[in-house]
Amino acid sequence: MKKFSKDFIFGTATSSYQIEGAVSAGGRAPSIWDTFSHTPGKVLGGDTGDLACDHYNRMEEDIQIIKSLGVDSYRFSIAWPRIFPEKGKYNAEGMEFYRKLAIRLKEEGIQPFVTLYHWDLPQWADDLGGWINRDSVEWFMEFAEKCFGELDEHVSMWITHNEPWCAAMLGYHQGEHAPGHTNLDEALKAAHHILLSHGKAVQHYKHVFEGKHPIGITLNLSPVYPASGSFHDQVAANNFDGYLNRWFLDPVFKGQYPTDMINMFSKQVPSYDFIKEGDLEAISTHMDFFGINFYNRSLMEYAEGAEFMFQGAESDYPKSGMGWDISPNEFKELIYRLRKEYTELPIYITENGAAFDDVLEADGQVHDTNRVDYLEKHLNAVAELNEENMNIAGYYLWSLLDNFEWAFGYEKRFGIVYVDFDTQQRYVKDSAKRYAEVIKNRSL
Ligand code: GBH
Repeated sequence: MKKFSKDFIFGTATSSYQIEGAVSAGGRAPSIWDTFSHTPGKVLGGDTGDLACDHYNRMEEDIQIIKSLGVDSYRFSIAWPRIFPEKGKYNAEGMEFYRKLAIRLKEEGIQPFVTLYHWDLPQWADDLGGWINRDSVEWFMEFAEKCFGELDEHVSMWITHNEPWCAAMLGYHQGEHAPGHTNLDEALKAAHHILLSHGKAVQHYKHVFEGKHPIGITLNLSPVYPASGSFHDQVAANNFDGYLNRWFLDPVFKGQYPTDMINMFSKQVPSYDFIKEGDLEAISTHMDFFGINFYNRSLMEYAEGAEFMFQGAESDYPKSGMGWDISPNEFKELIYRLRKEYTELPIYITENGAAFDDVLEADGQVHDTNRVDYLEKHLNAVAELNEENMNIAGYYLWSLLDNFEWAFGYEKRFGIVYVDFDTQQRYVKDSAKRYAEVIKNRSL
């Protein structure tokens, strides 16, 4: 039997654009994801977040579901275009939604864990160049300061950014996410400005709020393995690790970008002038915790002629519904590496979970045994890590609800609660029941 300590935080997570809907309610303006999802061909099935889980209008019902799980904490994000629908124009009505959410959660004994940026940049900001424009740092600061000022008394922890790699690389290099650009130079600028806005927000928070609540960042990390022992496959794995993990870990924890990647990228990046004096110092400002979203390991092989000489390799691992390797052991190896090479900060697993092809039975049950199995394997890994004093302070299951899975629309279901997107009915899946049991017993 594996045990969790009394102070271990169990939670579940969502993000604003993926669940809220109500895209023009309460003075909200469009984000880049409204624009992107309404552009034909960008999202599977032409799905948009216009209605999503209608969480904006069903907050109380969803809080009751969260409560029924017995979680200690709930992680959600704030839609920036609700708070600043225009540049410099604060919308108090937008803030009230989150104030109410945080207050109601606390009343129910659930700690609100707030992410400032989970990819829904206001469209007005993109019209001015988005994250490529260095002024984005100032726009973000105005948003962050307002959120800190209005909500800090109700919030238990803050995350500045969720997965800068996705926002920058999927958004500006691979074109798979909003705003859909395909330019590495832009992506590295975007990544830099996102990281800089993180560092400056942490500095501001510590200065003004004197560290009242813990603040940190969440990175999506994947431990990378070569498909074979060949030198070439090892090069491929190293390059992918540099592109996905080190390009973000190194500046945040070491105050520098990895030299091998600087050189590799330089064919497409005419100048690194966008990195100004003092930036890396700000980016590496000391935080209170480190957030990790973990889904899968990556297996890479050498690909002649590919952009950075890597491509994903076939693996014989069991897969989730996204086709991602189910790899709890490699999750442990990732944590060992972080402890060895990067940080002693408390680590929160701010997301972990899996999509599967769920079936809603006639009696309203969803027997998602594959998700139960995924959950148990990863919780088991967390418990083992803590037996080895790896200091994992909490675990947030992604996701509370089936929701708008970005470029995959409503096709991929990550929820522990099933959502019928025609009726907006919620059905608690077996995985949610199992999670509630683990939380109640503090063991598995
Ligand atoms: C998270 O991102 C997001 O924070 C969340 O909003 C989203 O709903 C959730 O995960 C589920 O997708 O190259 O094929 O091996 C996920 C980040 C980055 C995880 C890419 C998988 C590698 C896929 N993802 N990563 S692959």
